[in-house]
Amino acid sequence: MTLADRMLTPHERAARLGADQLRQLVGLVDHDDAADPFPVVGVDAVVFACGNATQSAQYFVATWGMTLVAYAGPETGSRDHKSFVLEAGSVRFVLEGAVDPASPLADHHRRHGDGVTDLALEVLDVDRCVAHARAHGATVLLEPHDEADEFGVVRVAALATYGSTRHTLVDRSRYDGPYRPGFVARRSGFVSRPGVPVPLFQALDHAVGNVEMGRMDHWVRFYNEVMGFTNMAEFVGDDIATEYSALMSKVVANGNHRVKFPLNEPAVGRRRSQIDEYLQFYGEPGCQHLALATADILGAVDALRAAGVEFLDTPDAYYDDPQLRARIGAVRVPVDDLKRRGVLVDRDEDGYLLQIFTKPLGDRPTVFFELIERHGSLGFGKGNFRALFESIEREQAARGNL
Ligand code: TYF
Ligand code: FE
Repeated sequence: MTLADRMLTPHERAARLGADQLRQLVGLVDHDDAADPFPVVGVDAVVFACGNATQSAQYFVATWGMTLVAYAGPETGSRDHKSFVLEAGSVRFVLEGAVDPASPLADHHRRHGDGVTDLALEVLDVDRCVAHARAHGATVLLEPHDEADEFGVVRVAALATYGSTRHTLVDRSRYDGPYRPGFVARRSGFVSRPGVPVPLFQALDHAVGNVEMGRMDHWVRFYNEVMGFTNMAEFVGDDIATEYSALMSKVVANGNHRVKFPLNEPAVGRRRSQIDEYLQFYGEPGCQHLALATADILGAVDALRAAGVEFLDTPDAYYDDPQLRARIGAVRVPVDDLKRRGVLVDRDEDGYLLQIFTKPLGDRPTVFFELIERHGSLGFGKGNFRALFESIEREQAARGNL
């Protein structure tokens, strides 16, 4: 196995996602695992609690071009809830919904609506990571233990993070089943809509957490100390916050930047912060958006719009601004192709990126997705913050929450 291959999870190798493709998609940097106190291979799964996982699974397959690969539910011995495991490229979503009214998932859904319960991380050594985390003050929700079936052994543990969100730690190096013990392979059932590319996205670029005012630095330190993550250059400080965004933001990442977690807190601005709106409707800190990396953002947006997904609008003035035109220079398509779709562009010293944001995916103004196509840029679209936050505020106002 080459060094480049080692950066891929077995899952990514199976999805035939090359190291170079991944490097481009999510902006990887070189890193020495040997010196890392908490070596993370990548995000193992994003687990969602859903009001109706059966229908959400259909939605993510039909609309978002994901593939159903595994299932657990009453038919497989899981009396309390159903779980659908979906994949797209190297991304794995697990959608969970209550069957039994007494399931904790029913309560979770009542309190938070649809949301992310777990940003599970694939690690090389669960016990070593937990020992390091515990020594640095983390709450261990689940002690390291083996789970086994005929496909092998998975070693798992879980750490608490912001709100009720957790990081399950998974070592699946001795396992080759469809997901985890307790799940059965399941492929049939749902199909994608004609015209939806499969997969429509190939990797998870970042997962953003919203925390309470004044708590951002606490959670940045948590990731620094507990997981050995480092701070990335991009952040929203006081200056931008007071001017127009009403939020502060810092980004932490693991050694090779395979896992990137921006953390937002509300700031006192001209208007009520979008982060306060999230905290009110989610009920506590939680995951705000997932950025999905795609190699073809234009094709993805066209397919998603045709399937009824709504994106934040971008005023024509954004594209007609001569300063923006001069700054972004030439990108891979004419700017008119971006303008027609509302795709945003940002450029920095390393290259450029294309990005677009959906409206909230569920009933509550909480979780949404971003699509991102990177061409060298390792940033998060700082140059778009103003246009983006103004667009979010228009939605907030329409909901009566500004
Ligand atoms: O992840 C990011 O930093 C960008 C910008 O509430 C962003 O996607 C930041 C905060 C926010 C929405 C988007
Ligand atoms: Fe983002």
